[in-house]
Amino acid sequence: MNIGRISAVLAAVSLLWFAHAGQAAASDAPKEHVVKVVSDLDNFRMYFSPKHLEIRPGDTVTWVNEASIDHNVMTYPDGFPAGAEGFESPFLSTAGEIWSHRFTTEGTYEYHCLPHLIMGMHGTVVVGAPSKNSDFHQPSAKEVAAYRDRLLEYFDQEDIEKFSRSSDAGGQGANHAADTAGGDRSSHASSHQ
Ligand SMILES: [Cu+2]
Repeated sequence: MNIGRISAVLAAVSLLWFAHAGQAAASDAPKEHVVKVVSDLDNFRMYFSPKHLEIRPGDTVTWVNEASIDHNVMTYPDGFPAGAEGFESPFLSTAGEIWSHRFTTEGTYEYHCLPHLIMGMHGTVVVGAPSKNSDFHQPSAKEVAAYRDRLLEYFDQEDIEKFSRSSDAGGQGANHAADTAGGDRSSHASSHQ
């Protein structure tokens, strides 16, 4: 081995060492995480991937729509920690369209895509320590009513009743079913089937 090669090897070793030291420092820096918004039309599936993310306060999550199909990202009315804010993206309607949210408050965030809620299109982001049951936001009657109105933009009252009956053996959905309809299926409905 000549002197030139030895110094090249030494240079490479010291570069690796610096890269490693740099990584250790960077692990404390805020990170960006990507969630794919997947439309698997062949199998009638719409889903977020990964479905579950564990991040640190200050990190950002970016959702990337993989197809030119409308999806959104929004927390359930009781799906975020008390003291934190829920979130709602605009509709991502083209392939490659993205939406980002930076999480500052610790806890568990449960979100879904509103028009594909019934297909089980939902996900979770845990920021730092997960929330205990008693730590979740308690939605006001006004917030619950606003969410109900949002659902009625995409589904018939009848669809929602069927869904709540089949997903809740306890029959809690039947109580909601007794309420009168507040809205009609909007013009959006056909494009979100
Ligand atoms: Cu969707």
